[in-house]
Amino acid sequence: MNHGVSIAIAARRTGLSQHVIRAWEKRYGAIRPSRTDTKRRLYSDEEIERLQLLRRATQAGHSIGNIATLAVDALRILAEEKTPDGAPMRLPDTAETILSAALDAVRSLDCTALESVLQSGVVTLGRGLLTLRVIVPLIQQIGDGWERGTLRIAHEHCVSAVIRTMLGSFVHGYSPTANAPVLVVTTPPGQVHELGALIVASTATDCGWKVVYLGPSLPPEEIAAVYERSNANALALSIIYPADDPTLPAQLRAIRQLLPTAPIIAGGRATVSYQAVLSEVRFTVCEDIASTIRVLEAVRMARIPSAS
Ligand code: B12
Repeated sequence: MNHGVSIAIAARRTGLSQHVIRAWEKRYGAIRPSRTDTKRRLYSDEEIERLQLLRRATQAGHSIGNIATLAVDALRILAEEKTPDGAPMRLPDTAETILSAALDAVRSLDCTALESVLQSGVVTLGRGLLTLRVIVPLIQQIGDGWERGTLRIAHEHCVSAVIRTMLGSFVHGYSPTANAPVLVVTTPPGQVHELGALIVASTATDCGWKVVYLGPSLPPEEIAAVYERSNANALALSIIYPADDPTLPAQLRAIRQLLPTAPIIAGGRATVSYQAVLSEVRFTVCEDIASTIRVLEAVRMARIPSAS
C-alpha cells in the first residue's frame, strides 16, 4: 500500500508551488518522496513538515541551497526566526509547559524528575527546539536564581549534571555520514563552563557535522594537534567565564598562530568582553543558536573537497 499525499495536496499544505517542490527535490535534494507504481510522487507527513520548515526558513532569508539538507531539528530553529514581513513566530506552548515543569523539578531538587521532563521534551519538541526553548532558558534562569540567592549551588549542580548528560547523548548518539565535515569543539584554557560547548556540539550534529568533542579548558597545542589529526574543517570555542582573564588573549592568539587558516567560531556570554582580540585573531562570533547554524552552513558550503 502507498503512503503519502500527491504533489497537489503537498503544494496546498505547504503553500509552495508544485514547480518549487520539484525543484527543491531535484536541484537540492531537500526531500525524497516515494513513488507510486505509476511513478507519481507521494509525500509523507515528515516531508510535508520539512517543506513547511524550508519554506519558512527561506522566507526568513536563508538560501535554499545552504539549508536543503539540514536535519529537521536544525530547520525548526531556523524556521522560528522572524520573517521579513514580520509574520508571528511559531512558539510552541508545549515548550513553556516543559520549561515550567523542569523548573519545578529543579526547585524541589528532583534530578530524576528533571531528567524525565526533558526526555519527554525531546519527544514532543525534538532536540533542537528543546535546546533552544527549554535548556538554554533553564540554564539562564538557574544562573539568575543562584545570583539572587533564591537557588542553591545544589540546584545548579542538579541542572548541570542532567543537561550535561543529555547534551552529551545528543552528540554521541548521532552517526554522521562518511563525508561529513568535522568540527572540533572545546573551550580555551581557564574556561571551565562546558554547557555552551555542548550546546554547539549538539547543534552541529543536527547540521550534519561530525563532532570531535574535547571537553573544557584545553591548551592551544592540544587543540591544534586534535584539529590536524582529525582533519577538521572548523573549530568552535566557548567563552563563558571569566570575562576578564588577562591570559586569555594570548591563548587565543596562540590558537590562531597554530591554525592560521582554520575557520574558528566563538560564542558564549563572555565573548563580548574579548571583542578586540577576537576580531584581531579573525574568530567568527555567534550570539545564539540560529546564528551558529548559519555560520556552520556557510563554512560547510565554502569547504574545499580535501585533495586525497
Ligand atoms: C552551569 C554553571 C556553572 C557550573 C559549570 C558546570 C559545567 N560543567 O559547565 C559550575 C558550578 C562549575 C560553575 C562555576 C562557577 N560559576 Co557558573 N554558571 C553556570 C550557569 C548556570 C550556566 C553556564 C553556561 O553554561 N552557560 C552557557 C550558555 C547557556 O549561555 P551563553 O553563554 O549565553 O551562550 C549562548 C550562546 O552564546 C551559545 N554559545 C555558547 N558557547 C558557544 C560557543 C560557540 C562556538 C558558539 C558558536 C555558540 C556558543 O550558546 C548559548 C545558547 O544561546 C551560568 C548562568 C548563565 N546565565 O550562563 C553561571 C555563571 C556563568 N557562573 C558564574 C559564576 C560567578 C561562577 C563561579 C565563579 C561561582 C563560584 N563562586 O565558584 C564558578 C567559576 C568556575 C570557574 N573556575 O570558572 C556567573 C558569572 C558571572 C560573570 N560575572 O560573568 C554566572 C553568569 C551565574 C550568575 N548569574 O552569576 N558555574
